[in-house]
Amino acid sequence: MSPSATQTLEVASIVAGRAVDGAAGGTLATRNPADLTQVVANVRLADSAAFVAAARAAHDAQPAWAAVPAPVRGAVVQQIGRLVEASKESLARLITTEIGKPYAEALGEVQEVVDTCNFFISEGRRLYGQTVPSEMPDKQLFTFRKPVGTCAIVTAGNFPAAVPSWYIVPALLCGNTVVWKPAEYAAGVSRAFYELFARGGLPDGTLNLVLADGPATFAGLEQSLELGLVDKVGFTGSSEVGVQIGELCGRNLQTPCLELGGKNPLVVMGDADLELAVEGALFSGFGTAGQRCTSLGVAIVHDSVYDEFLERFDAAARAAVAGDPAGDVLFGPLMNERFAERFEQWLGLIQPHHRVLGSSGTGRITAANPRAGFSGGDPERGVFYHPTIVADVTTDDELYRRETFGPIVAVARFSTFDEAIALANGHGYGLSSAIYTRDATAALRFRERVSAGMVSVNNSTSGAEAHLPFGGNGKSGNGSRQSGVWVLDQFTRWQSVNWDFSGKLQKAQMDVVEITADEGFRLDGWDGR
Ligand code: UN1
Repeated sequence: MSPSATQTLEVASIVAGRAVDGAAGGTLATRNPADLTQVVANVRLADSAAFVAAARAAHDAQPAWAAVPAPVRGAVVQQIGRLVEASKESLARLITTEIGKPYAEALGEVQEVVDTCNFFISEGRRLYGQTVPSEMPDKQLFTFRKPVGTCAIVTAGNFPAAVPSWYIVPALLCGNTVVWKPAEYAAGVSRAFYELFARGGLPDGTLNLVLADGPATFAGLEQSLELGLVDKVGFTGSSEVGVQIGELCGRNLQTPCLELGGKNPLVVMGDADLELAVEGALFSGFGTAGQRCTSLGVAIVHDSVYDEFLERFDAAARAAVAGDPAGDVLFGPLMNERFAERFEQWLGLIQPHHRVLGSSGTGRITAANPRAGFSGGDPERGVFYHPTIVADVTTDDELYRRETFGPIVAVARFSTFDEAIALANGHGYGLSSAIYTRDATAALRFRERVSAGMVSVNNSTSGAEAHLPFGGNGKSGNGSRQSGVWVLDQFTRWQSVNWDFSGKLQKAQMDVVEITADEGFRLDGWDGR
């Protein structure tokens, strides 16, 4: 079957297992960004009241879900993973059609959901606590992981399946219930994802889907927090919105899990394997049309190889196949028309002292502004942009300081290692980073000094595996980490228990037995007996 879905979906929010009536938040049609004439999903949007209703449904369902033994919750996660795996191609096709992600990458994204389920299946049999010795006899200490409660998860559309799974799978496994607000422009994928999860056996109300715009979501979240219906917020998106969500959570004494933007640096040392470095820069700069939070932001290249790197990077970007994401392309369109306007703003940051490379033009690919080798029909049917390499960027440039979501890569030069580190950290983001070098000392020094939460050595900034901690520092997040065992600290709270079976009140710090030492003893003058 062709890797593009054709049937138009009719979708709405789902609260407590039922579709929300009407369209209190208006309607929306998601369109194939490679062919804007194709409507992928007709969406009935909900309002803030529906968000609150979803939070209430999740809140009401939580005690019963938490009472399901964790290994049984793990078995439900297993069933979900198997269903996702069995629909891998269909879900990937829908991702390709709704947000324009190349089909091979979309398959990888669905695999990331399956991997996440696979990881957490057996966590249901662990969720380990500890036994801890007491300072007193006949008393034992323990720790238990308790679910946090109701989780509100708000996700972006660039990874419309994988990133939600990073939150939703461990949240559910730990005994939480969820209100999920995905990106509206990926509503069809989100609704399909919900269906696979629901069919996996989740009781009604355990996972609720709210399709709503930003203002309705924010108002609904604010009310739900104030009503005590939400205990944890997870958000993947821009640093600007992350700040607002952080403020809202702070007012309610909550610590959200924030995964925000990046300006991910890729350092090319003088001794680097340049072919490998260019391959990495090409994939992380222009794969997914540069719309990953881990996408390459700024390549930082040593003086001695600067010109050669640029020449090779330019040639590779020019030769890369852009076009119909259902075909074999490096990248397709931007996800949605709404990103086009913002991308044009980033292009507006290019200054006269910059050199622009990477394609036969800049800006939107049209008949009048063609991309040599464009694959797959008329580019004007979709939201296609030329890949853009901007060379000779410095720390004074706006282009250096801002995250630029889309197919644009800045390139800066350095001569000393200190300069490379200053460039890698100076913008204040700290999500992903990479260094290409054959020198182990340089790699280790980079790891130590780069501020990013994730470091690649001789690998691109993108493509984190689903079971290593994922998250950033500085403007890229609030220090929370997703994935693997590390995310358990987001979705559980530690409960400490002490159990005294001495039959009397033993007071900590006061009733502790003391064993004395011969404090005056010194080795000096000691004869061994
Ligand atoms: C994101 O863009 O929000 O490491 C996540 C990667 C992917 C996930 C990106 N596994 O590029």
